[in-house]
Amino acid sequence: MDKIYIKDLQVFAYHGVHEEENILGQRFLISLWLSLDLKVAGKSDDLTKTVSYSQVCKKVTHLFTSKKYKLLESCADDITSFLLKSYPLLTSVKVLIKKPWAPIGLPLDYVSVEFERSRNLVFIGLGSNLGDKDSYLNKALLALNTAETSVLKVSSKYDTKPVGYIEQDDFLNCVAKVETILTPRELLTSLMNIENDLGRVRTLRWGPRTIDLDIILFDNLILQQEDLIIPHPRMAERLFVLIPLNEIAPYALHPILNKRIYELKDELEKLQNNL
Ligand code: ROI
Repeated sequence: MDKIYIKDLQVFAYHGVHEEENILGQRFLISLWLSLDLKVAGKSDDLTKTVSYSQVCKKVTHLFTSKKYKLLESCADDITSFLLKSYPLLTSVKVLIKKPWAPIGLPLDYVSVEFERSRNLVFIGLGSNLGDKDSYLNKALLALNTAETSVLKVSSKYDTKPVGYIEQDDFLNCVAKVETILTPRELLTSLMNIENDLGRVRTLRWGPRTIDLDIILFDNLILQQEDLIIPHPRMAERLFVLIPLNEIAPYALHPILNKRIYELKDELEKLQNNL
């Protein structure tokens, strides 16, 4: 991917955990790697087809000096989010903040923090089987649109029989394709907040719920953490996921099974029809 590179932009600011840093201030050096396709700008010689590095330098300087941070991590987090939100042409950004004069009383070249973030393509499964199911799905889809996340496409809504614990009302399911600058864990937290806001009460594990939001695929990421597994570990066994997902992304690839969604759906339908 093409890049615009800004090296060691000098900014005087008052960030730091130590009080003297907040009073005296010091110089910071900010480097930015901005990834975007520069082919069109290169051919057309048109500034609107790229990102203006002088504007980026001014805006980042302003952002960096408009608030006092304790941690370089918080500065870097704010700068990466700001750049991805403000410049739709950027596919990813890397931010390196150096603090060459950190007052730690030991000789060093500099301390620094580096953040790299990109826009991620994610599929989210939505399900509801309590109350006004259609309205819960619509409210959740609205709530998914934030400064960090936007809904690009939504499948049709499907009435489905409960899978797992079957002594409960039918579900209404759909799948949304979203773009987000959040990390998987940040996205999980944001989905849980939406579930809580829409009145979800966690009683039975597989029991009735006003709204259930699951990360199905997150780019081609494979992740195993205690409370966050991507791709969704049961997606290949669930037609209520595969049918809506196949409607909007039949050629998306399951990064572990190495199969397309339409293949997983066809295989599961055949299996279930033979039972
Ligand atoms: N069954 C259907 N049909 N749809 C769901 O969204 C759904 N969600 C669940 C369980 C209870 C496993 N079954 C479901 O979590």
